[in-house]
Amino acid sequence: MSDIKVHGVPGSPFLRSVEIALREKGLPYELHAMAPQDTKQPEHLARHPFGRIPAFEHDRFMLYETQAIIRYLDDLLPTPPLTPDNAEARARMNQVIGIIEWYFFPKAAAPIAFNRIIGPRLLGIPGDEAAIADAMPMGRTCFEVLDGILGDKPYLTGDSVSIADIMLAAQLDLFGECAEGRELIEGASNLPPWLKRMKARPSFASTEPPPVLRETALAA
Ligand SMILES: N[C@@H](CCC(=O)N[C@@H](CS)C(=O)NCC(=O)O)C(=O)O
Repeated sequence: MSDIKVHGVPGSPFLRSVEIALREKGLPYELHAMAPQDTKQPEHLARHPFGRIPAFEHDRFMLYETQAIIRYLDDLLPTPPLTPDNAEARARMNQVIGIIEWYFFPKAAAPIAFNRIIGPRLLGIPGDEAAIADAMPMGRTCFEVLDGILGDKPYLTGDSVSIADIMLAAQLDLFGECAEGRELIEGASNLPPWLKRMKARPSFASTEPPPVLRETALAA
């Protein structure tokens, strides 16, 4: 498989999702690590007009949006599959991806992580406690529904890892280290052992975020 490049800021859960998928597939790739301030530079806007990460290249084919990239990889190299082979499980996978993209990341994880970890601990900007408090009900709803969807299955859609597991585990890893993340995870029954299983996978262990981010999240 020729020339795959991924652009992104190390520590981003969306970038990590793509890297995990590439490693699950055994596909070699080049990581082009960017600094956070580079996402709005013309060079990156040419790859991703919304100025977000990750951005992906396979030879001359360029793509952004994490789920689109992982689905492309799954089509390119169908083994091992990251999409379940029955309609109900596929629908459940798509539902989890939607929950991550529409509710969990923008309305819970991003405001909490920014105001608890990134702003006050990395950028010197005081955290907005009201924004954290406002985001917690959405965090609780997300954890409740995701814990219910997982149930007692090994993975979110059944017996094997799907795109939903990869994207959710990448979101929960660092987030689960700060005070609010710990509270949400500890309140769930099924997600903690599942996250432990996901973290033990070589694809996950080999895409650890920069240590300073974990240390910062743990202290927050
Ligand atoms: N829908 C996008 C979301 C990507 C996203 O929000 N990435 C964040 C990092 S986790 C980002 O680019 N933040 C940088 C910025 O907003 O400047 C995807 O699935 O790839």
